Amino acid sequence: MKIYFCGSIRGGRDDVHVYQRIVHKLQTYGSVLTEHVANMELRNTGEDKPAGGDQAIHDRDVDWLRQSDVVVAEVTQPSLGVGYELGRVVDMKKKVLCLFRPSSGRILSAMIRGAADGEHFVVRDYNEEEVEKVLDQFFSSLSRT
Ligand code: 6IA
Repeated sequence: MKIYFCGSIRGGRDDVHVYQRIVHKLQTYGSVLTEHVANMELRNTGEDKPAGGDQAIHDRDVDWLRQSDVVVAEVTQPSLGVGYELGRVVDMKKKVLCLFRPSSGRILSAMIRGAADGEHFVVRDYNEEEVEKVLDQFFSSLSRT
């Protein structure tokens, strides 16, 4: 199974330790196309300039989104890129799990919470300690469909 993981990069790296925990668990279900999102070395300052620049990042990521079987997004830290990826993927009709931590004190965007349809697009509130259990529940529900 190919899994696309979304998490904030230029939106802020405060939750990178949570992304690491999620990616580590996701790797037990399949291959994670975007494991760099959980890379502690990747900062939001723009000092890492990949060949091809932002256009290459965008085009490669949209291509990976198309290839993926399932998308998991950590949406607590607001990120334009994550919101964009989720908008694109809704049109691709893939299964999406959005994970949000209410303990952050933030209120999730209505455009994410409101996109939940109980079928393709799932939004799940969770605490960091239970993240592995929440992922297990989601992936076992996938294998039943
Ligand atoms: O707007 P954001 O940067 O927070 O968007 C984050 C989302 O966009 C992630 O889920 C990634 O899939 C994607 N994304 C954004 N930037 C990159 C990137 N390099 N490499 C891969 N995927 C990305 C940016 C490096 C930068 C720090 C110079």
